[in-house]
Amino acid sequence: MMRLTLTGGMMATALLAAAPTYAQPSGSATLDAVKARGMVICGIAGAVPGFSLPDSQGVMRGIDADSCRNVAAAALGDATKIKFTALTTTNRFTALQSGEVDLLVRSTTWTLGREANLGLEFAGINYYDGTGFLVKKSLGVKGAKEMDGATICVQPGTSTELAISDYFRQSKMKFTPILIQDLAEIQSAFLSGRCDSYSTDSSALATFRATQPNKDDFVLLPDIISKEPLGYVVRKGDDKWFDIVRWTYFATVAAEEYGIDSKNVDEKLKDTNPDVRRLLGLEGDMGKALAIDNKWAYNVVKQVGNFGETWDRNITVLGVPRGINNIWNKGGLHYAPPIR
Ligand SMILES: N[C@@H](CCC(=O)N[C@@H](CS)C(=O)NCC(=O)O)C(=O)O
Repeated sequence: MMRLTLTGGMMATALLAAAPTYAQPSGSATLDAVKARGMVICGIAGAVPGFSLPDSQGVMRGIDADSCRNVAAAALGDATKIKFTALTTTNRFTALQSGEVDLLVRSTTWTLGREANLGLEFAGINYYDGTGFLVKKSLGVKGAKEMDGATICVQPGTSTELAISDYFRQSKMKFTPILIQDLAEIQSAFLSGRCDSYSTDSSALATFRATQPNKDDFVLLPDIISKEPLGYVVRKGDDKWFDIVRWTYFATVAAEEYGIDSKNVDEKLKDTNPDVRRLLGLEGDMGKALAIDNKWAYNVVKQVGNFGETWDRNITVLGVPRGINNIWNKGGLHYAPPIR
C-alpha cells in the first residue's frame, strides 16, 4: 500500500515536470473549443430585420445577433470575437447538433419536442413571441376566424406550421399551406398574391411590414394563435456551456433591473449595492464559478448593452411595442434569478 502510494506520487511528479503548458481545461468542451479558436460561432437567420440582418456596412444587426455577441463578450471578453453562420429553418438544428455552431439564436421556439427529441436545450428566451397572420388590406379580412379556406404561405420545419394546423383544426376551418423555404421567395409569393396570408412569428411579420414601402397596404391580424418563446439553444451534455449562455442572458436582464447600461457601467463600478458589485465582478467570483472571467457581465453590458438597450436598438426602432418583453418589474416576463 505504502509503496503504491509512493510510486503514484513519483509518477505524478514526473508527469507534472514533463507537462507542456496547455490552457487549463474548463470542464466545457465547447468553451475550450471557443477559447482555442478565439471565436464564438453562432447560428442566426441573417435576413430578418430586427433579428439578424447585415447593415449597409455589412455588420450583422438585430436582437439575435446581439444575443450572440453577449456570449462572445462573456466567454472571451470581446463581443467582436463572433462569427455568424446563416442557417435556414430546416438546417438549423443539424448545424447545432453536428458542432458547426456553438449556439443557435435564430428566432427558434422552445418546445418540448425540440428539447426532448433533438439532443438540444434552451438556455434562455430573448423574445416572447407568438404566431400571427399578415394579409393584404384589400382582402378585407379583419380577424383569423375569417380565414376559412385561405391559402397560407409558411416556411417548412417551423413551429408555425404546427400552430396553424392546430388552430384551423380547432376552429373547424380549412386552409391550404404553401410551403416555401427561402425567405425572399416566400415574401415575394405573398406580395404577388400566391397566398392570402403570410404566417410566421408576429415579430417578423411586424418588422417585414414595417420595412415595406407601402406598409399601409398590409394588416397584421390581431389574433396571436400560439406561444413562440424564441431563445438561445445549445447542445445537451455540456452543462458548463449551458450555464454560461443561460447566465449571460440573465446578466443582461439583471443589468437592466439595476439600471446598469453600456454608458454608466464604469460609474457603477463604484456602486456599493452588493448585487451590482457581484454582477460586475467586483466581488463574489461569479465569473469564476462559470469558468470565465469575473468581468464577464461587465464586458457584456459595456460592449453590447443591457437587455432593454438591445431591445430598443433593434426592435423599438421598428415600431414593435415591448409589451410582455419588458422586465418583470415593469409588467413583462424577463426575470433573472439572483446572481449570487
Ligand atoms: N419560431 C418559429 C419560426 C421560425 C421562423 O420561421 N423564423 C422566420 C421568421 S423570424 C425566419 O427566420 N425567416 C428567415 C429565413 O428563413 O431566412 C420556429 O422556431 O420554428
